Amino acid sequence: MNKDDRSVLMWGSFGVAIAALFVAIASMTGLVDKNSSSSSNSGTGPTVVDVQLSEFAITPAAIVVPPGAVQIRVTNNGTMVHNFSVPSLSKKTADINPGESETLDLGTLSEGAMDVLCEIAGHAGSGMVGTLTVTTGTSPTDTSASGGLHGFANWQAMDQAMEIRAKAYPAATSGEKGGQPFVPVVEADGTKVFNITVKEVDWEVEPGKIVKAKTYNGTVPGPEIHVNVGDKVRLVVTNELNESTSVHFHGIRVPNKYDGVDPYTQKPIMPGETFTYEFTTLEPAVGIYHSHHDAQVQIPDGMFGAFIVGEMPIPDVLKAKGFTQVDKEVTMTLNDSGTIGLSLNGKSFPATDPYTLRVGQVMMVHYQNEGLMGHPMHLHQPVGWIIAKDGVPLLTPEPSDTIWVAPGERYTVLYKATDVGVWAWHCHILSHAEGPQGMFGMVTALIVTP
Ligand SMILES: [Cu+2]
Repeated sequence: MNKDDRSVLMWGSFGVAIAALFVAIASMTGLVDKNSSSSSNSGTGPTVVDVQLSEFAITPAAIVVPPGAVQIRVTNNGTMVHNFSVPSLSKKTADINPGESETLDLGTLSEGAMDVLCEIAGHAGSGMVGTLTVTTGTSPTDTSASGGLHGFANWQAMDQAMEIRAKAYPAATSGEKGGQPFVPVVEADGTKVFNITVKEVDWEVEPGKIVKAKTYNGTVPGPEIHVNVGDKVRLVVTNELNESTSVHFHGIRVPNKYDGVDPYTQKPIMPGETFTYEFTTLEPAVGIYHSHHDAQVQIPDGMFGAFIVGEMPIPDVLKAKGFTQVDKEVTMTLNDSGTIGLSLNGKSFPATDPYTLRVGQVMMVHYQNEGLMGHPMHLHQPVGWIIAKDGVPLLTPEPSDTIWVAPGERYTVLYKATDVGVWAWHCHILSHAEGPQGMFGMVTALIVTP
């Protein structure tokens, strides 16, 4: 994303301030909660409150208990390691693995309010903060009766949390961007050589969410290959993983021996080995290069990249509608699983890239789905024209504002900007786009300027 995109949004990045603000808001709203985690207080025993950890929320965010002995039964319902800490009491659980629980004894508490958080680096900044309020005249929190408030004390607190998250977009993350143009080494005979190193890296999916990604040359997606029909292409793949791999060219016509399906067409590329794929591109394609070895893990964990051959033409029927040229051509790779999770081009909202167009400009989008589920991708405006399926031009372009992209599919769509504004662009399986803290995952925006 460039600086223009940011200034157009005028939203800015709140950075560390968000965490502090969040804590302050939670503090203000915590006192009134009577209906937000199942808890029990049998006679003189301790009050026991259930608290759930996930990416990236502590639920309930506002915990309320009466004075006396208090225990917090902490369960990690997420997919990453979390902990639960009450810094002012110097009490903290061990790091809790996904699916596991620990009961934290806080001792005997008197009236007051304190912050709680996950101390894993970056998690508090992503929203894993809350408050613990000790007060008389209130029932302990009870999430079984929390209605639609996800454990927030009231709707105002929920709105605040959602607004903070939404306004963090477009959030910066560390490291290189994925899907950048792959510049080949061109040999004397014109052969385009792509040197690919398969390696595991730390990948920041969204601020604070750093995962182990399996990558081509260190980014998710891998660098984007774009060659012409008739090009001689050589891909030299060196495997630096601690496991075997192979590379399949999805949607691209290649000789069988380079189809990447070990053990049939080649041996696996074992750790430390290099394998060379070499072929001449025979037909236009909107394809993908990706793993074909333990692919259900290696692909969602990051081993995919676009491989485009030739240029997709604008259909005459759309030229007649004013689609005279393509001003931008982008690939949007969908993913939902593995270490990366729900994401667009390897990033989750609010770290997804915004797209920009001026009124009248045309963008060509190649959707491709490298996840394990179908995703109906919806751009609020303008309506898209599907011009190709899996790289093959449709006989008649089809209009659609919600395009179902199944795993492995590619759709090429033209959008012509009509109205100024920030237009949301997201998967319409709503749980892929919104969580208890607001928008996340498969959400971005098209920003149209005059
Ligand atoms: Cu989805």
